[in-house]
Amino acid sequence: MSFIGDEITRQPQAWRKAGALAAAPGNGLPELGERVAVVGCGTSWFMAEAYAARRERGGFGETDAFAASEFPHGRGYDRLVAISRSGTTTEILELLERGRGQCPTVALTASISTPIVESADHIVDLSFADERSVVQTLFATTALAVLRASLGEPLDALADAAQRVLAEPLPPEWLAAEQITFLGRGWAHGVAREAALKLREATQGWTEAYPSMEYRHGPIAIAAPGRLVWHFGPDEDRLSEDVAPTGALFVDHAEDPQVDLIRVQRLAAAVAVARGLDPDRPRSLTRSVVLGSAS
Ligand code: F1P
Repeated sequence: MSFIGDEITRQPQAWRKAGALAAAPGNGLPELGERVAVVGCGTSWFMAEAYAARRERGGFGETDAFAASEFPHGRGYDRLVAISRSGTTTEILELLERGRGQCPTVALTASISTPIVESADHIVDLSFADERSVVQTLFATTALAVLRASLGEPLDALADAAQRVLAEPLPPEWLAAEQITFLGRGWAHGVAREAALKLREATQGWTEAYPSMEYRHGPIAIAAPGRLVWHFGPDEDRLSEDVAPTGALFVDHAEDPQVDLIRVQRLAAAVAVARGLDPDRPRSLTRSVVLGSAS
């Protein structure tokens, strides 16, 4: 089995562990009512986006998510949350250094012997969810699980559902899809962006991602037979009715978007193999982007 294949299957077990980390006193995670910024790069940015939307809409406090390179310096936050599997991503380290002393910072990382440990005030140690694959699956969703647990969300039912999804067969029409557009509302939009990135990274495939209600404003022009429109979360806006005449296949599952994402991770690994690619060695990617050195 590929590294990524193994890491995908370890997610339910890791999510169960995440709850205890969220409950640990003094872990530095945001408190009720705080104004919070969450940052990451690549997959970690999309996990930041999903959490930020969930926290704010859940009534826990204003929460913004940024790609670390686009952080609006000068804005006042009560806390900065950084997500970085490697703990070495340049933009994250620079941001933490620049913001030192301005507000409490906490980093979720899988690599506790890296510079991020010195740069952040608090560390949430996710080394049990570290990965050998360049393409992130296990770390990303476990970081999101910790953050969701910190909002009081129970994780056991999510982990049970994830276990069921891992055992499902992948339909041939998904494997054969020429193009996939991912959609979601609110926090599911972050999940949709991550799903699209997963397939791009592992398969070099053509994917896109939009907030659900933006889909009618142009992107639907891409829908055609042999292509998929994948909706995370319930299709409350009845997009399926707009997609049906295009001939594209509309995919929508009842499960929580974080669980549904596992289907896409598995699809990405399977399509990569079907295309003769090594899902553990994605083209042009490195485990961490360390600027100014060979990473
Ligand atoms: C973030 C990241 C990954 C991406 C690639 C390069 O790393 O952008 O999401 O897949 O491998 O690094 P990190 O800061 O979470 O370690």
